Amino acid sequence: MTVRRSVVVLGVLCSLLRPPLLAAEPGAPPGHPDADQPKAAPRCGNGRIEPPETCDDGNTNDGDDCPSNCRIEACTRSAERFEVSVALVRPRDTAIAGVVVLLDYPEGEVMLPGAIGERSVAERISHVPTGFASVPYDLDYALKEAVVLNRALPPGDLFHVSFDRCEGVPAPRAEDFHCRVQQASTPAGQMVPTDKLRCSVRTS
Ligand SMILES: [Ca+2]
Ligand SMILES: [Ca+2]
Repeated sequence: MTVRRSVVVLGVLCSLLRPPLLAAEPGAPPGHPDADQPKAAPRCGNGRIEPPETCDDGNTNDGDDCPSNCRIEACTRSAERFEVSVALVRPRDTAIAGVVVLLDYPEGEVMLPGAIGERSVAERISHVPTGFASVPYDLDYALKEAVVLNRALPPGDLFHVSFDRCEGVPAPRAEDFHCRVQQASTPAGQMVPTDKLRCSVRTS
């Protein structure tokens, strides 16, 4: 694959990291006729933040600004770290050169300093295969990570994440993390159906 094509593939994969910008639907202002109506039960996905929600981006999808349950749990950061390893599980006959995974983490138990693609997030990613580009994007409840080059990924771990543990809560378990392959491509730049792929999580 040419350098130009690998740059295009990286651009496509990285564009998937950015969640769509959605305008929140404003609530009824004081004095508005709707303001005097009996309050409806909170509904996640209606674009209004209603307790116990902490966010509402107008949908019930994960992988964007607000998780599917409209709650991002609070965390008081401790000095203790928590290490997670992510591996790609794929058929033996399929070479993968670029992949985007969504690692949903228990944000009331662990956190990453900073957000989106800040350096403080990038510094927590390690063990990416030699030479491969690593493009992390933290959503404060899940981490999107793109790992890409123009040759096949070697077997073994895709990346490690070093989280901070939250104060006063037990350490999470591996099953508290949920990893999903969102996009993958071959060394020739062809997209691979993600139902052929999955990612696994180990904790230590
Ligand atoms: Ca709502
Ligand atoms: Ca959402």
